[in-house]
Amino acid sequence: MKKRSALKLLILPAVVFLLLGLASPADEEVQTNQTQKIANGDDWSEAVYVSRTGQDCAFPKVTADDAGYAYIIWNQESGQQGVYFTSNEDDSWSTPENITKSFVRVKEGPWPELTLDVYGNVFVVYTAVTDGNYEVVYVRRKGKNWGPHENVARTQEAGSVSATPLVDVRTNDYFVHWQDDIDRPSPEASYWRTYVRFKEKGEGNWIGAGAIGDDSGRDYGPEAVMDVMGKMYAVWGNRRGGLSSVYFVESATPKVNDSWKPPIDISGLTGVQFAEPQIGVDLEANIYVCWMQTAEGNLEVFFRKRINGVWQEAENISKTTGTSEWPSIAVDRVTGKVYVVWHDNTSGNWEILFREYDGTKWLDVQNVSKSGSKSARPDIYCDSGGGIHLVYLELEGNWKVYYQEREGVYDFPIYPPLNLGLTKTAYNDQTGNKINSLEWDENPDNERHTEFQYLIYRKEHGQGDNQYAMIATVPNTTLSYKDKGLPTDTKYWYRLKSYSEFEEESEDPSNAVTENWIWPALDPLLNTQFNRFLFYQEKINTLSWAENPLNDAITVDRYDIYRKLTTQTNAEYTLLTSVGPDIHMYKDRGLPMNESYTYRIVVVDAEGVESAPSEAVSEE
Ligand SMILES: [Ca+2]
Ligand SMILES: [Ca+2]
Ligand SMILES: [Ca+2]
Repeated sequence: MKKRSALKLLILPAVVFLLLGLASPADEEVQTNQTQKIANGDDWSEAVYVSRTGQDCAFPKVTADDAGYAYIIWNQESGQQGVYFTSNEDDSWSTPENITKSFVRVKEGPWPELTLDVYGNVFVVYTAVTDGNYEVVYVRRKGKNWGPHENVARTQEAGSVSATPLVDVRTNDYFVHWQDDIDRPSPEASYWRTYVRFKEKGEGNWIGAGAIGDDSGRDYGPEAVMDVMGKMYAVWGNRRGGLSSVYFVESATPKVNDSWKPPIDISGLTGVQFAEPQIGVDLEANIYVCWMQTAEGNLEVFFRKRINGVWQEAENISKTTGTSEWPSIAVDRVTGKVYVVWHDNTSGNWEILFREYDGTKWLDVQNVSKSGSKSARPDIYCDSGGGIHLVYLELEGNWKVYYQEREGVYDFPIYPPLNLGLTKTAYNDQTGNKINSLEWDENPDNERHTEFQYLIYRKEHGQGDNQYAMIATVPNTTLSYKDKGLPTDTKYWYRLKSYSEFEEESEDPSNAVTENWIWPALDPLLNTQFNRFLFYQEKINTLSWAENPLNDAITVDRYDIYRKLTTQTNAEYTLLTSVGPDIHMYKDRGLPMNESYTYRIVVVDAEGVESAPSEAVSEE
């Protein structure tokens, strides 16, 4: 039996119940005939030993990001004690880090909890002796750096425990909800209420300290959730009669003191001292709660939901003959599926049992741990991809933290590639066709997609954008494409989209590119001849060229012939003359013998658009 210290807060339920549950399994409990079939959970990953320090661990908690990566914390209760953290965000489990402040009284805490903020920062709260009393301590990992520890509760001479971190996804405001006895009428009184503090946009001081109204002062083990509209919902075990009932409260404006609706009892007496309720919420603000309750003398997991504002009947969802303890609940916010886990000794060996509500009915109970050792204290989380993350303890010499998952579907938006260019149009003499070469760059926003495709779309010049048709796909490892066998009498436009492994096209296309409109004349040649007369000599330069087959698609109006003295710069070319589209030769006559000339040709279409100049040709 673990020792209690003098601090009054050590009557805390969590430790006591864990010890009772595991140290003395209630085998003498009455067997009931309402047993549930227990199936093997075969769709779960293998269990991974994530604590890896060889030390004794307790209270594992898990959350996950939108990509399905898990973030886990737990208490380490031997060796270097404290709250430890690991994640597989980089595809392998990071070395467990002690993230606790210098002094933490392990085994009388620290009961860590974690969540992620809007930016994926890890937001942790735990309990530690601070300024001589138990306080709620906050620490955050921004990027990959852990920041300073802050005292959230600041209730001197009063116990502050069982904290839950919450984030308003609209504003990134942080909230902490915890249990405190600051308002006890005398130092000896056992008087606990729950309180809320917040930090605007996740920065600055912790402000507000509204007590959530329950004048009984018998509130234990609070848990809370926040919906996407920033409404907050909380539950706790109210021990008004010694045994607890599950109380539920809500506020649409949890920053405002006295904004809480009166608590309601949603369980009636549970028959247990600490019902340890857990709560979840979906996108439509439906509420899901589970807790521990006795039924016919057997400890069971009960569940109740509020759909469209109406509380449904409470249900016994474990219905096992053995002891069913410490439920944890996760809600798929999108689908409203509900997942509950607990530890259970029905098989004679403590196992982690799991049950899924698929939206209409509860499926068979599954044994997820399936281990010969004692399995205990599960915590479960459902991410936005529907992936389910489970942590729990296995007693293998000492208590170790294990992780299992049921993978979700992670559907990230995919973006088009960048900087599409039509880098070359080539003419194939053999076939009389042309080849357009495209190149593009990766979009760094697609880094989470390990495998996808580029879709290449093409239309003819003059067609509307709705006439782009897909002509090819290439894997994401390819950043170029040659469009071959094209007729020379048509100009084409191209643009690309990306196509994800989830079979979704990028919403936007890349930039569009088209072929060079008009191509220079080819193969210019210059032939110089001399006519010798009696009194003078005449020099004749005969310039010839070939038409460019790539200009098949356009109407050539004329060839403009430019000339300069070979010694002049390119800027000094002047238009010598123009010839019609069917003429590919020009004789420049009567030239002085003592000068040397250079020529080039520009193709001009019917609209007056000019090609680049041809290669220059000079007299030998
Ligand atoms: Ca305190
Ligand atoms: Ca049971
Ligand atoms: Ca087991």
